[in-house]
Amino acid sequence: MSGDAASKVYVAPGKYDEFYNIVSGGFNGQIGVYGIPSGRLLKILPVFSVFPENGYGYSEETKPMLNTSHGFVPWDDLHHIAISTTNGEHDGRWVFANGNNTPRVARVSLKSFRTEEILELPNSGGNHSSPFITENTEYVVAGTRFSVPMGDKKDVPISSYKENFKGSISFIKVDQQTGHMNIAFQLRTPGFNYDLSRAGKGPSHGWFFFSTYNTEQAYTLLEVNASKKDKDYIMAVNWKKAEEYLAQGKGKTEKVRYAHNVYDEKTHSATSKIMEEVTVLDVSELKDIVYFIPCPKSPHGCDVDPTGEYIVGSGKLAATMPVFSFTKLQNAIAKKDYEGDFNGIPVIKYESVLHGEVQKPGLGPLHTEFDDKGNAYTSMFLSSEIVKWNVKTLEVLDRVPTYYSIGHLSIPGGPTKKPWGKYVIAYNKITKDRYLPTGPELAQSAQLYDISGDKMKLLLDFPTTGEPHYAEAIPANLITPNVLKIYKIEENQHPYVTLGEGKARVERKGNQVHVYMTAIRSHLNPDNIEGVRVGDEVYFHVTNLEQDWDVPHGFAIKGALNAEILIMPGETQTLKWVPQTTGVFPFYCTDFCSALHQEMSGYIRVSPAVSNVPLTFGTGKTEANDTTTKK
Ligand code: RUQ
Ligand code: CUA
Repeated sequence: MSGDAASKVYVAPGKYDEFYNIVSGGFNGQIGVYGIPSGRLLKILPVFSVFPENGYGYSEETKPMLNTSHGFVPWDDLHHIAISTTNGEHDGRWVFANGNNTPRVARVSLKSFRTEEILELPNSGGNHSSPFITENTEYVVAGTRFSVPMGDKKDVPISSYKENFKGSISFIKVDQQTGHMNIAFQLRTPGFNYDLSRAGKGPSHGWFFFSTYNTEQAYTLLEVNASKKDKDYIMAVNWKKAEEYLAQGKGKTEKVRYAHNVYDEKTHSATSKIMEEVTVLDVSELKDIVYFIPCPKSPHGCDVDPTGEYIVGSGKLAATMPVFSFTKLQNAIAKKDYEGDFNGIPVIKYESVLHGEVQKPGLGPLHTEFDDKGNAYTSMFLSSEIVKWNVKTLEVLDRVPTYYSIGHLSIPGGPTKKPWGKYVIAYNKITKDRYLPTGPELAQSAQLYDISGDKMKLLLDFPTTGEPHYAEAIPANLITPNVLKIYKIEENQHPYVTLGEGKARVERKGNQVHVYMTAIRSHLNPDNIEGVRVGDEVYFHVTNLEQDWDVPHGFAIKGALNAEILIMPGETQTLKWVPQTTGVFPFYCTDFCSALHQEMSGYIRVSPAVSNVPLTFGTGKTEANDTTTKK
């Protein structure tokens, strides 16, 4: 690390980074947005977890986003992100992400940097090989990690794995205008584990490739029992064929339950709907959708190069790395060059699909990304390094250590047809001594390398939150021109919006009290409320009337069990508060919005359940001029 490296990552005060790095948060269920090359953390975007920084999952409007068929799930595990593409190139519209534990796929807007939609996936036992997108974001695809019993025969002995457990791959259609997602169909696949995936592109557009493991179909002590065979499979899926069967009505409708949650930017509110049907295509019955390619020892990453011709399988426990050829795959299928079948699905001969093997690549290959010069970069978990090799010649060109135990890696545009091969970023699983120690729980560690020359050069360490899995980096200029600055107040269609201070009011409906409150520098309206009783449910619907960029207001009231909300300019958000005792309770703005921010506060009086204190409210009324509260 030299002065040269420091100047390459130095972004002068007030200057912008060249790339956005959109990084999964792993077990925190969120997405981190970093600037590259500085490594500065810009924002955490809540997706599958509640987030106290902006009230996601706490406000009444956003709670439905985390609804599932199991009820409200406040915390999930997010591994992979996928930035939308058009013609196989980043278009900067949306980021998709997976909920790994309770199977869901989310769509985040790269205009508002907000989670706009979450779709639960039925028939999934853990959504790891997800989300992966087709060239034009026609589909977001999600494979189950675990096979489980499905349909009406769910209560079965675990030991009946071979007979009753099935895999499932969801094809989620994306509306090109709105981004809205719907499950078009699911493939019912053989019972083993599905790990990761990539769509074909260019010549292989129309195909999908999945890595699988535990083709031994073990159901206990997988550590040993799922590593017995020397090859598992890459599952090649001809999804255009699946579409044909679907159009011919060959799909079966199954009764299921899953939540579909959508955030509406105009009402500033999410709704959650329970869906009850899904269409399933069984690939053991419907021919020519699926083929298996043998791949050494428990492959993890399964990555397609920018030309769409080469498919890299990364066997975690294998000594070599196979690269398969799409052309050879097509020829082998045409010639029926099979070595047998699995559950009636053809298994193609390894040699007939193989482009070649990378010899001695390193230990524990996990994931591969590509540059714009025909090179691949593979993360090696066990030997803690990134290995650069040539996709055509399979020759190893360079290797650099990572600190430590790298998982995923990312090159700007690396999974697309058009990589900007300037940097590779390592996301490491182990941090140890890289930063000032912070007790047993350490920051996670990422590393930035310059890959513009022949040799990779370490430029920077930067800490990350959660445990990053996959990440993508995208040129900032594909996003910044479209970034949303405010919500237009005249477009606010929230049912409890307050369009102007003159409309601020309090209404009682039985034991519900609705406060139509406004916030503008530097007061809340109303700021004095009386006539609320113990046992009431009080809803503070706070509309931020500001129309300037970067003037949020917050709202907090003593004793609120769901804490606070933060309201963007032009937006309405609701905090529910159920007072337990009588008294006068202060509330205030939580975001330092002006020199008089500390003055932006008010009081609400709570009387006994049987009280007849009349409901009154106002701002700026004093005893001298106030007639409304006088008896
Ligand atoms: S995985 S470290 Cu959950 Cu993406 Cu490979
Ligand atoms: Cu509004 Cu502080």
